[in-house]
Amino acid sequence: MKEWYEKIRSANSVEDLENIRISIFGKKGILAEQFEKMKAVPNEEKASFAKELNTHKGELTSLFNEQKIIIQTKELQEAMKAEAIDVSLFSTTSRKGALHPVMETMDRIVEYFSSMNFSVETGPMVEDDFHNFEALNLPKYHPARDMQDTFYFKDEMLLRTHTSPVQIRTMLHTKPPIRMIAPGAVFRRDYDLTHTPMFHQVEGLLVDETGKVSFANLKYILEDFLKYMFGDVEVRFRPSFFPFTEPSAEADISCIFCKGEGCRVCSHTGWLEVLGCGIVDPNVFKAVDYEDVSGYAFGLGVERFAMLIHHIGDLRSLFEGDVRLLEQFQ
Ligand code: 2NL
Repeated sequence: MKEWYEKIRSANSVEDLENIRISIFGKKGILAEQFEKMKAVPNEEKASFAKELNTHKGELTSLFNEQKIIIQTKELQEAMKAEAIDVSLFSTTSRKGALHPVMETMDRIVEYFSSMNFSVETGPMVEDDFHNFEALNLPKYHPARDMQDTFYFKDEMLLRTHTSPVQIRTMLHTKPPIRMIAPGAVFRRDYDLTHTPMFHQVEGLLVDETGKVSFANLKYILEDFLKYMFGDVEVRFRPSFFPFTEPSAEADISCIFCKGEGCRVCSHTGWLEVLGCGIVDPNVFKAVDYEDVSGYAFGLGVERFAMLIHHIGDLRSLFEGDVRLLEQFQ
């Protein structure tokens, strides 16, 4: 019997132990064998023989259970050690993000105007009626103020619908001359294939003494800027309308996809509309108490620039937060 205690103690694996269990407790195991022998034991010794055998059976069972736990614990610890993850190790499959194409485009725009001595100004996204509308020659009951287009809070506060309030704030606390751009997020109640409720604009403003600022100055800098952004393109200006500029224009570039031949992106016109601009309306200067000045202004949507530059077909893919978009811009 002694050797079976020893066998259990020296078992090294669950498998080992299982084989030992069968040879001790199994149908043809040694205990069964011993109980079989009992038949041959004389009657007066049967009781003590059975008692001894049952003691062994009990002790072997407890020893077996103990040993099983010891082995299982050991095997679990070994498995955990083998599967342990060293979080300090470098991975060969790390997924890299990248600067978002909208931010990269915005950086490039800012870089151009910084190089032309424009300062970069910012302001609050939650604005009031005066800075977002009134001062921009958008009087009460102007259709652009419609609840349908603007996110309103109580007390006439709202999410800015363009970055122009930054120019208004800058003019209110700075004396002319001014050369500035205002990059940032803006908000409109719009959501479809080509509109998201939040998008980014860069607006520019230049103010100097009356007679020092011309439409020709505006055309020059915007043409230079558009060639910086899109390479060797044609630029044309079409008359347009904005409440805050007079005269106003929109600038087109020759289609960068078909070189002006006509394709689906440019709706077979050969031209892509890329920004709006104009000479600052006198009513805007009145609202900020500027006298004897003239100026030009422009505004553009950064998402549209990013989509044209990177051939991105669906505006909404820019806002899904899917790292696979960024992986394409490393
Ligand atoms: C567009 C057109 C434009 C402006 C924005 C502006 C600002 C002040 C005074 C005068 Cl404070 N104008 N901003 C002017 C013309 C066009 O944006 O299509 N934006 C996406």
